[in-house]
Amino acid sequence: MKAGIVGLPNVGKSTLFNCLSNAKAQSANFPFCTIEPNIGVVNVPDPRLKKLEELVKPERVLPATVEIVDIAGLVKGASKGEGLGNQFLANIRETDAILHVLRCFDNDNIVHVDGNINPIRDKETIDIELQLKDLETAEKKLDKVKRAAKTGNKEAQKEEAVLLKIKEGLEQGTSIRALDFSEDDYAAYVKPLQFITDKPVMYVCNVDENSAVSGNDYVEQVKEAVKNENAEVLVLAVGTEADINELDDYEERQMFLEDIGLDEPGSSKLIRSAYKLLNQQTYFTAGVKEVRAWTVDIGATAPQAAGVIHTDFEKGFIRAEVIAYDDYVNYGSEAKVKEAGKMRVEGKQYIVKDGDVMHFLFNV
Ligand SMILES: Nc1nc2c(ncn2[C@@H]2O[C@H](COP(=O)(O)OP(=O)(O)OP(=O)(O)O)[C@@H](O)[C@H]2O)c(=O)[nH]1
Ligand SMILES: [Mg+2]
Repeated sequence: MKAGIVGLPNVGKSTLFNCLSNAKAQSANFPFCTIEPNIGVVNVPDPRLKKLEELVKPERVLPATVEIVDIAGLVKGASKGEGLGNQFLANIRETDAILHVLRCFDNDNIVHVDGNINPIRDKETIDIELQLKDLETAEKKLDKVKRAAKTGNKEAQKEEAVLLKIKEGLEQGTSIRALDFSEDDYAAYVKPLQFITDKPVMYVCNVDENSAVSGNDYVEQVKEAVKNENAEVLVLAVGTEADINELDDYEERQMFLEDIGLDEPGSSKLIRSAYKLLNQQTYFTAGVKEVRAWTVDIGATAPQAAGVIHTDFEKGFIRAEVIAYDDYVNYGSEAKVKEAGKMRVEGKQYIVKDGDVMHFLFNV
């Protein structure tokens, strides 16, 4: 599962990527600096790991990770191939969620491809290109389905109706994620086409240093514009945070963050939000050798969670011993949790909860 950073050229996507990952992408003040997508595996900051480490004192601690992709900037006409648009759109299609970066800072030295700062217009420019690409996908499919529908094929007729609804929506500027489908229709006709505007989205407002805490007028405009989208809007002083991240010393970084009014990097919040946007959650294993955060889909069963560690664990799953994170911390150790009767034994049907500390029993 990976989240792609999307936006106009020169809005700070690569700077954000660098800020999030250790791999340094090329970032520079000219449009189209990025061409090949950069992929980074980013640790998911989780204070619960620190707490478990204090209690268990393991040899090592491994955080959960999430993949972030820095994609090249899109411009008007991208869906028609402008500015290598087709290649970039293909890169976006391969991701599972979109982090849409909007430039919300003034700075005459940083070129804006459309001349002035206007995040609402920028968002529309990008949305339109993504919608046009999806329209192309929908129309191609519609052409194929139409013939079968005409011959009276019931299945094809249902699919045709769904595709027409998508086509009309897109033509009116509505992204597919905002359209309603029945669960069955969605699974059969929408999901397989991997539409770009069906991917979950989050907006990242790139602001100046002074707006890192409470945003600015541009951010307010963005919030107003997306209020019906049910999408998160995150405020981040990308350039400033990137500078702070360059510092090696933790104390020093913390000091600069406090200077701009933050107690933790906005980028940490962004990573956690991206993780959620990808429908991911964390369970822990806690032993003296290793305390580790593992990633599972929200809604995963205990055997599926075991399968993240090893496929044999899933195949041979017998049961799981589960301690809620809060119980683990309140009682202070696995032994004390057991004593208090707070350790649960769960079977194959168990739906994993975020923060579960799990131990699997299995046959091989
Ligand atoms: N002042 C200021 N400058 C920024 C900020 N974020 C990025 N920049 C500058 O803007 C320029 C472009 O940033 P990039 O991160 O390369 O932009 P991009 O969106 O990846 O651009 P493309 O790869 O061309 O699509 C660089 O000179 C950055 O230093 C910011 O928050 N504030
Ligand atoms: Mg870039």
